[in-house]
Amino acid sequence: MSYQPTPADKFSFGLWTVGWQGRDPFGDATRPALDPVESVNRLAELGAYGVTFHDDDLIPFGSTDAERDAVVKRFKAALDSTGLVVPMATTNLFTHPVFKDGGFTSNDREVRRYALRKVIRNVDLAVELGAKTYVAWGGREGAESGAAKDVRAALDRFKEAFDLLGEYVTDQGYDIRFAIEPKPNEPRGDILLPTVGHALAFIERLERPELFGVNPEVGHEQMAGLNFPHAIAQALWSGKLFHIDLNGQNGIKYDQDLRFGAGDLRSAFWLVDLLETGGYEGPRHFDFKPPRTEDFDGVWASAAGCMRNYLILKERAAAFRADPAVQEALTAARLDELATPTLAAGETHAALLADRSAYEDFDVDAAAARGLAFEALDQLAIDHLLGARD
Ligand SMILES: [Mn+2]
Repeated sequence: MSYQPTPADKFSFGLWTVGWQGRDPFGDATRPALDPVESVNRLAELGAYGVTFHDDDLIPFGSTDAERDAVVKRFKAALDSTGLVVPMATTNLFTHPVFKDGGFTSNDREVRRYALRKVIRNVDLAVELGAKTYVAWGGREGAESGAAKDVRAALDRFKEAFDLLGEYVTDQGYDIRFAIEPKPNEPRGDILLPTVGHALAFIERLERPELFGVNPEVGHEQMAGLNFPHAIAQALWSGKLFHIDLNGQNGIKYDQDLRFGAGDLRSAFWLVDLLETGGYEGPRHFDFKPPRTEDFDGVWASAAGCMRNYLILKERAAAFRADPAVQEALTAARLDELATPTLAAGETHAALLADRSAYEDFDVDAAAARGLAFEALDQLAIDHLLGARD
């Protein structure tokens, strides 16, 4: 297998990923700015199908309307000539100092109103470019200290903002949905809606929950020590996996944004297995940062590596599922039994209470003595992942 990506694989990249100049809290940029049109051309050559952007990635903050129009026109021409699509767009509510206390939940009401206007302006552009998903990452929505942020009031303001956006896209007749991106911390000490679970619970409190889902990022859940495939499984189970950010992370530390496949490789294997079998139809979107050690050759090698690793893992996961020994091991591990409802069809709690085999006559010691055979199953997964199964 060549592992050569094609647009059918639905790989997409943010302009801010390959365009990251390597500026971090301790060091200056190590690479010059990258023209978005150059990114579009190179990503298309590599086999990607889509490109995504924050408003400010494409249109420099503070541009005049005439400058904005010229940038958009040139970007559209690049999309047309390469066939790349824009499946998603998002707003930068974190770089400019005005957002130092957040956008939708800043204590400063004028900043909140400005943030809403900035988002709506870019939602209009996203729809014009054909995007079906609008991501909302509230990186600065949070706090470093206690009394400075009334979290319940901030959640009211968060809800108010999303309710307004839901009403706006409905009134405009736009075919676009929002995907909230959780992150536990960085750049704020603590960020609101820190995990997929928090975001899923929050969405149910919105006025139009059907317009809102999640955009989980591998490294963000792993920064909180959580199991990313489990988070994705719950998002799928909830019908809320609207988009996904793929990258790599090594455990609980700063947001590493490594290329997909770097970091926790076993987790990446289970993630691809789940995405490929769990009914997710959306883009496989990479949100990574080519390390600042790299020149542009390294940037493109890193982007190509994201897609190559996904395709390798896809092949390995499919081989795992197709292996007759794995099928036997899954049965031995009682996966079919987990898929069987605990109650019989139509069985009531009265019937359960009347079933002596469920309690009075149940042989607890015999059940406790039964092994679950998970280790043999997991070893088969490792053999497949490492190419050691022949
Ligand atoms: Mn990240």
